[in-house]
Amino acid sequence: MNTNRLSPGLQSALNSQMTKEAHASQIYLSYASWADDLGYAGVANFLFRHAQEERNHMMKLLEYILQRGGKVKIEAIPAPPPDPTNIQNCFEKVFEHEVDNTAAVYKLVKMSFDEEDWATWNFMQWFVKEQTEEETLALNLLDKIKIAGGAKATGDALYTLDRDLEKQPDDAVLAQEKTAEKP
Ligand code: OFO
Repeated sequence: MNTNRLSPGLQSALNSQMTKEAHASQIYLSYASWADDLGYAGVANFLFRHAQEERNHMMKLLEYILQRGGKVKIEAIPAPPPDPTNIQNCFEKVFEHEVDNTAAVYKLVKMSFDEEDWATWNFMQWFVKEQTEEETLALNLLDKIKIAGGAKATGDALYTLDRDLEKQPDDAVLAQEKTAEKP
């Protein structure tokens, strides 16, 4: 009797996404270490927290595959890309990474839709919302560095930005959560 409720294609795609989230966690860990080494403790703290979020995403996928009677395959995690060249470049790389992950999430949504696997389609909606949040968070970072002077930001501006990020929440507020009272 087959108790695996995932098709072979979806099982393999969900496993790949799980590794992709683990890779994302490694990327944030490496950028956080880079930032800390340069003395940007606030940026580092923000990125370290985010590395943990990505690991949680990995676990969420792992648990889902198991719940559906599927087979989890733990694979090698690719090395993170080279260190950023400056804080602006770091935030650009974060944004590009999030957009790339969104594309992978959308592929899974499409696959589950095409297969009429509504359980997986429904499960993936959480990731769609999460990616919108993470892209927003990354765009906010880019806005902040732009205001601080972009690649030419001075020591003072970078210091303030760094202090600011220490307190930055892990999640961005999405448009659908805004109200007239709380714009
Ligand atoms: Fe897992 O959300 Fe970012 O990459």
